Amino acid sequence: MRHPDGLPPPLSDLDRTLVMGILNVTPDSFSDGGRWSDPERAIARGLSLWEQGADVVDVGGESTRPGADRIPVLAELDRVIPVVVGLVAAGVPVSIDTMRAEVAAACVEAGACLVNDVSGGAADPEMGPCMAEMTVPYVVMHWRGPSKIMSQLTSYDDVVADVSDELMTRVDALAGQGVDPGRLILDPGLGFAKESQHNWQLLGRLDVLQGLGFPLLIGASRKRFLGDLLAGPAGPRSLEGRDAAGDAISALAASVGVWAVRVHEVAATRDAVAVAQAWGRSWGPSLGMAREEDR
Ligand code: PMM
Repeated sequence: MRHPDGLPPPLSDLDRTLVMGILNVTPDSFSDGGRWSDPERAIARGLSLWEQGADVVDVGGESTRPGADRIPVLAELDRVIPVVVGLVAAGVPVSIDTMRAEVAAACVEAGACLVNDVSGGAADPEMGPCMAEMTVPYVVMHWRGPSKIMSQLTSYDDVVADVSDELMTRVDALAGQGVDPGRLILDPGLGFAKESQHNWQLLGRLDVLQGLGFPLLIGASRKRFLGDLLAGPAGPRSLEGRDAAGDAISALAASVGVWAVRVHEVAATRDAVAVAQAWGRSWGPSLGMAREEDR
């Protein structure tokens, strides 16, 4: 497994797909909004994700659900800092899910070991210069605009080629601002300015995204395209009812060597990753894998 530069041990010693547990400290995220908005409960939830096997807990203070409004920076800081501090004090590896340089810098100062930016540096002109000063890995997600308007930004000629090109444009811009490309992780941003079929097309061509030469993070957990896939007569499948489909995606993503998966339910995801690892150690031509001795 190729890890991004700047990833601390013991994470950098792992030879498998990492599991990033989601902790949204927001009143309104689509998947878990309101459940962990009190810092004590949020810290307890983060510890529980870690005990279940999360390699890193991703703390986010601003909802990115379709149509969401931005919140003031102070409100975001108030939400995330106590939780980052509490989890770091307990020894939990923490990543900070933010589009703001000020929040990223404060959380890294508080001990976060990774910055996860759904805008890939496009939402805040200070993010590139800020990341150039840091040594932690940085997730650059494919993003076309704020959540408020992203459902109007879903026009692609060829979604795999377009997302690849747009991600590389961000990589070049960040490198131009002094960010070390060795620290970057790319993410196609499933569900962000994408309709269901776009997410499936991207998942079907992870080889193309991996060909860009960066570790890849995939966040499919509980997203609407899974609800659409599993829809019944009553409509899209409920959020919790999407977890088994998410586990299947985690197994398939791990089998092709994706660096990390970002999920709500950690224990089952760790099992899915273990299955993919065991499968990959034997002959698996149906998944396009080579035997270890043939690699
Ligand atoms: N999705 C959400 C939030 N942050 N970060 C990355 N890198 N990739 C994602 O796909 C992603 C993200 C929205 O989902 P949530 O509300 O369940 O956190």
